[in-house]
Amino acid sequence: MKHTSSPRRILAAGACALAALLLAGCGPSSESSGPGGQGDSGQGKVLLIGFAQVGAESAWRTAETRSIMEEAVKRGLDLNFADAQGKQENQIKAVRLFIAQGVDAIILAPVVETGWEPVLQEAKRAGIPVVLVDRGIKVADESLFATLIASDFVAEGRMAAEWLATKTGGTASIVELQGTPGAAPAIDRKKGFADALTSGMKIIASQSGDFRRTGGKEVMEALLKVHPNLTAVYAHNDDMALGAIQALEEAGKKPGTDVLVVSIDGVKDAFEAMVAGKLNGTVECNPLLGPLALDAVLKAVQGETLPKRTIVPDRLFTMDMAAAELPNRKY
Ligand code: GYE
Repeated sequence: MKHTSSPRRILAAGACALAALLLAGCGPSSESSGPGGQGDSGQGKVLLIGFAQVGAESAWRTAETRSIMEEAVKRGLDLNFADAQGKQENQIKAVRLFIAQGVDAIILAPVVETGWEPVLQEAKRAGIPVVLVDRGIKVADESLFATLIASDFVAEGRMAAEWLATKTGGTASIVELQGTPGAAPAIDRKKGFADALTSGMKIIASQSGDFRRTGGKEVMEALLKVHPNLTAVYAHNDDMALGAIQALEEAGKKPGTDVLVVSIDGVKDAFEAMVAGKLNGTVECNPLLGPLALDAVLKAVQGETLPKRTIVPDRLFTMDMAAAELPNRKY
């Protein structure tokens, strides 16, 4: 976990360059923007938010980080940022640090679903609301978090499988590249995809590439040796799909033609791969959660009761749609 202090809005590390960019001439001065300013607690104090992020493992993740940082600066909030480098123990340490710092609210993108009760009970005892973004958690007591703002990952997996079934006429030998073990999107995207398979669609291998491009490439290279006759790849995110595409090409295959490739996220590089004919489809999973997350934070700090879940709608983009859509992409 990396933390640093900086004199202004964003106290960040791991995303220093990003934070510096955001700070350069961004937003109002560090004083409250006067009574009633959005970042103002109402008593003239600038709200301080702690943001415990998973890491920087994918283009999607860095887009999410940027969205939340930009929104905090825009609203005149102070934000302490912690990059957990993919480790839950680092996220838990970050949340404990935020509690010690007396933040007004915490934004948490939980790396995995379980193991959160103790630290969230500490936040609750400290009277600090926790807004979950992007990934859910499994807790018996849902009062431990104010709300979850996320996509429906099961639906995303189902959309990918339904498209593949239509494209292949319901017959495929599929290699699945899973996300981070224990993470809600990995668990749910696997479930959603499996639930929608037809009898002729077989998952012949399934392994984690940890949502990383390097992970997707390495796993694809290894599985190609065992399953050279695969006909499709389903990746839980675009970064792993792009790594797998590289491995397929290096093995002399034509991704997008010989081997169909479908993934999830909808990052710009995925649209470019579709325009190049190498990726067949991606289910958009919007990472630009800053506005929704900060709306929820401000309501939670005011003591408002929030809906437990806000589901962000998703849609599938296919190769034939990519060229027209590419100029519109925001991440
Ligand atoms: O699909 C992936 C990121 O939690 C939905 O995590 C997110 C996932 C996303 O690393 O690119």
